[in-house]
Amino acid sequence: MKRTLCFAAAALFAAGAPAQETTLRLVSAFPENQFYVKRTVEWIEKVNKEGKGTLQINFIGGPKAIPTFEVGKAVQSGVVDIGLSTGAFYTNVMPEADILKLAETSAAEQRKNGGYELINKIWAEKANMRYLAKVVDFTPFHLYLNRKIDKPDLTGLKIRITPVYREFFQSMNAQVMTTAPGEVYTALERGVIDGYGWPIHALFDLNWQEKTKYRVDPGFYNAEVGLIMNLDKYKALPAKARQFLDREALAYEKQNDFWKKYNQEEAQRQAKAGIQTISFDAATSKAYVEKANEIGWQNATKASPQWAPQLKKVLAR
Ligand code: 173
Repeated sequence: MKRTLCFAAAALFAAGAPAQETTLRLVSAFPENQFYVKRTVEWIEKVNKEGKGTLQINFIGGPKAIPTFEVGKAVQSGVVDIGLSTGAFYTNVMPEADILKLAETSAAEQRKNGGYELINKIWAEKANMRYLAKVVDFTPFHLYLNRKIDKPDLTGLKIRITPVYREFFQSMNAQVMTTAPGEVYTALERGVIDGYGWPIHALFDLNWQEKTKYRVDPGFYNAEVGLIMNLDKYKALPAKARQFLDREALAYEKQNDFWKKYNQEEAQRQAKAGIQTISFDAATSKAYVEKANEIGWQNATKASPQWAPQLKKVLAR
């Protein structure tokens, strides 16, 4: 009897602690048919395969489960564990979130220059969040239009925005309207808007090419899409599961070079679909991008006098 017990104890010890598998719920602020979500679902499949006995992720769905601009709050409060979102979608939790669009350094560089730690310090303090990884990088935003312009003047035009574009487009006299991605197609179809801000890619995911005549070049800012997690849940993970999640999130982030080639292909695909480019002369183009940046940082500093200057040190070049 004694020997059997001893044996059982030894076997337990050898196998480590009893299996303790954690399952996390993930929701996407982007529509389910968007490419970001497909990539994330593939990542989840890999995590679930490698994480058996340690960590599993359950994909709950997109904005039909939780509306785009509510995902941040759901992560903050722990209604869901992880969100796939962008800072512009959760400025209702923390205005700092939208500052990430101003990054000129890459996520890889931010891992090295203290940016990742700073972001996590701020996200923890202000939003009860852990910023797991940035999964879109090297991606400019553009202004897309259905009416031709010959200079950066949007007087009389109604443009769909998120906080990413608000002050910049307003500075060109646009009339702006905040809309979640899932509602832009209908707005275009009904002629409610004359254009919209959006990255260089992922237009086709939502069929917007059908309703888009022009893309204005150059692009500006740098689209940020990240995995954010409820901080209490993150801290409560068994160490093994937390390390596994950190590793898997980093592996996802490390795929970001993918976007460089993809974005070139997407620009070609837009041309083939008949989307014409509107370009300005060199001086006007330069001023356009500079103005975007200037307004971006001005607004960032106004929204967060405490953190914007520190973020600038790790995000700007
Ligand atoms: O335009 C948007 O909806 C937006 O803000 C965004 C941000 C990052 C990636 C894609 C879209």
